[in-house]
Amino acid sequence: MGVKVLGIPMSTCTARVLTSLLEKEVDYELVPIDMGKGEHKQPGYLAKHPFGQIPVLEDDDLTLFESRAITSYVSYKYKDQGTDLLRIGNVKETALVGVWIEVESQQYNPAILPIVYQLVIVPMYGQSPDLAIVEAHVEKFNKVLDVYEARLGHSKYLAGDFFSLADLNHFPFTYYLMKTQYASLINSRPHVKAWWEAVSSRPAFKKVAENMTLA
Ligand code: GSH
Repeated sequence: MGVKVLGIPMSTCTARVLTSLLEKEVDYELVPIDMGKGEHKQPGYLAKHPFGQIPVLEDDDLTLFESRAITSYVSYKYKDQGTDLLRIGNVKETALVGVWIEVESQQYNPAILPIVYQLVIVPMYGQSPDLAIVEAHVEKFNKVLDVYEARLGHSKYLAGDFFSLADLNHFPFTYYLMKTQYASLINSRPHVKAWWEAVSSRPAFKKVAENMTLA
């Protein structure tokens, strides 16, 4: 049966999952979900994802939702192929990967998401962004990025001098941020800028990004 991803290519969380599958050299089928028609809120889909969001991953009889849980699963299940994303076999490195996976989810994502949502997604629906929300989160994101700048002054990637799942999980929202005027938040910090250049030049990212086209 193989791996199926239910989602759409331009969705950040779908893109996160697809990137992990490409890094791990896992074949997959992308099954498009018609969100315009509310397919993600229909009973058949809700049976797979009770919160009615994308993406979902199906691997034989296993059904998963939450993109970060999915990328961890993919990295662990396919640990013997593709890029070593978890550093299994080195307890300290694995623990540091875990720390920075949490930092992305708990610090970076809550700060960057509203900026990208207001400046990239809201205009797609013909509406004007709420600039007060943007400003409040730029202030928050600046503080997060100061921590990243200090960290990345000590190691090339977040968990150490190796690319890992922690770096990968940052990709989709940062990719969209870089299309806005707030790309300067990344570009003005030399270590963060060098990190983003290394992360975004990976073939898996480039392939997924090709299809992250905004309507
Ligand atoms: N924490 C979830 C994950 O990482 O998978 C977030 C999923 C999410 O927000 N998906 C968006 C969605 O389905 C698309 S990127 N939005 C429609 C909705 O919430 O109704």
